Amino acid sequence: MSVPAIRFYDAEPGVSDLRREVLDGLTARPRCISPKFFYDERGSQLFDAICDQPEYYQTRTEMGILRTCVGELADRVGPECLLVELGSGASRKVRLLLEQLRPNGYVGVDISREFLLASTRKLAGDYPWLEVHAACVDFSHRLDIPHCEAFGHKLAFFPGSSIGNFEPGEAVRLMQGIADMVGPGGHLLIGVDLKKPVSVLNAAYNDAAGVTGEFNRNLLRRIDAELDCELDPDSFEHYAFYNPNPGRIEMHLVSPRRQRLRIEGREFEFDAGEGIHTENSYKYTVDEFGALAGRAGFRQEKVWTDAGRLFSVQLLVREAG
Ligand code: AVI
Repeated sequence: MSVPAIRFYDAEPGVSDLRREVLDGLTARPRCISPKFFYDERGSQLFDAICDQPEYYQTRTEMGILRTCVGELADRVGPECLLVELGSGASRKVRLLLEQLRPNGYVGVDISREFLLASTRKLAGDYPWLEVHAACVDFSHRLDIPHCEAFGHKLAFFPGSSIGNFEPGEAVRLMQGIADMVGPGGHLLIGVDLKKPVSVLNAAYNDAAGVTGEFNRNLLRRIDAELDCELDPDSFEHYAFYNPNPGRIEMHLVSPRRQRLRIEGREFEFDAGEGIHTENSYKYTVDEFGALAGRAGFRQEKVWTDAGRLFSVQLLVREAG
């Protein structure tokens, strides 16, 4: 069977980025490692499994909203756009849009190379009328996506509330990059998780099956596999909680005992109870997010939510000038 053709742009971050950021992050206080390193192949599979956990309401709620809003979205955006999906992962959500939106081209952008190639190839096979591109890019640094100029109207799609994994100032910078890419009058369709009772949030990041814990610990498994290390990933515990003042879920890996790690010839001492901050996941009200998007040059054109107001899908338009 022939493999469907996709156009591939490869700017995968190398192991030197991982080495530098891990050593810097473990030297800093508090210790931290960027959540973008969760997504090696196993991490991407674990994230997919998180999305199916009963406590993790985000994915099914967002997909429900997308199913109901796609007709109106297609009317507002019009056909023959270039659809650029950021953090495309398994490309599950974009499939809900393609038939009604009828874009000319699709660019899947993700940091996880093998996962990106597999999912964009599958998409190209399933939608033969669509010109499919894949760009392996760390878009947290720079939104460097080729092939965009050839297309007219652009719609960026950033689902899953991944915007919540950026500090608010970084989120504005990233959305400014998206605003530059889509140009005046261009659109951004973005999933944004909403503020809600703390018990619902805490359960979503502490699923009973322990998948989120394994996803968190997989960061250390990846470091252990890719760098020269003496460390035991199982000697760290998953800890996630909602911190109401910044309005975010925090994930940490905590060492329950005193221990020493060695990574690339450097030693790192952990006291009992000391941890590594691995992720923030900011939650917003609709108005808070509107203000953030406004700082990046976007206006909220339409906001869809589910009946329980757990999650929002927001169509933003880039203001002219
Ligand atoms: C990708 N991102 C939006 C997820 C979130 O909810 O912040 C990552 C995640 N971390 C733990 N569970 C899911």
